[in-house]
Amino acid sequence: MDSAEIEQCFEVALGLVKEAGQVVREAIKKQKTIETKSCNVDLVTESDKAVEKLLIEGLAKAFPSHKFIGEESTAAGAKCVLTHDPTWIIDPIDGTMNFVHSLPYTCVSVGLWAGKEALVGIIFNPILDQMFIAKKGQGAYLNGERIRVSGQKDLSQALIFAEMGTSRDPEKVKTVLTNLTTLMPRAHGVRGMGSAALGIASIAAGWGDAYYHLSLHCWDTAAASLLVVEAGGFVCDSAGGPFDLMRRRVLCASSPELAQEVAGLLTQYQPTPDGDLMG
Ligand code: LIP
Repeated sequence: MDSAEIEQCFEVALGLVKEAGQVVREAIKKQKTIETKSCNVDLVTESDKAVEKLLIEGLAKAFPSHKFIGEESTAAGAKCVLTHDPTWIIDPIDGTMNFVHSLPYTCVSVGLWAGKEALVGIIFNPILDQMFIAKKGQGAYLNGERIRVSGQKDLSQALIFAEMGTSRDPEKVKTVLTNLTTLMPRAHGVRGMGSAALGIASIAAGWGDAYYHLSLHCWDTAAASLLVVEAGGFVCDSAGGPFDLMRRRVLCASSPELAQEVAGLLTQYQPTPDGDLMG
């Protein structure tokens, strides 16, 4: 895709994400209709479904040849396969558990990938009015202001964001707890905020120094990983190798040095990759 096409994609997506944000902003104040998915803490609400529909219908109308991967479409049985074709990867409400509890740390996340690389990333927390955007090679921005990672290299001075994830697979839970026990005495602090996209965006904004997750999905990282790269940060697999969007493991850091140190300390866990799991 050339830069004019990318710009057009960005503008259309930005308008739709703002509309989606309005839906989330209204819905968070109201009673939610909640269903469970893979387990009793993996939640979906009518708003997740409505926002995904709004985004996919709007984008498909503007870009009929493009492909889609959406969290709720995948849960409903759609294929979750990343090809080289332009593909919109959507988490309509990231931090659904927070949204259900009206905790204002939740967002809409939309990434555009083509040729298996990220071209556009938009993450919007409509409750706190935080719009994070990135376009490949053009930097990362929060509400129009350029953001950059902290540059921190020293783990003892680093604020680390970690997530539990939704699966309660005993091996995964044990790995999560082992990693917290390993990192807490070595880092400045460890936080788990409940929205992978916003957690990673926080590393891009320099509000924390590293984020890792060993069982998320492509829609959690499709936009956020671009933000970190465009903010001058480092994105890799949780073991330190190349980042693979579909492999469900990520480590984002303010510097390669910090990423390698954290990667070396983490006990690893490999969930079933996205494409193999669904579709
Ligand atoms: C969730 C994330 C959460 C992460 C979970 C899950 P959802 O996404 O935001 O932070 O730990 O693995 O991916 O289900 O709220 O869109």
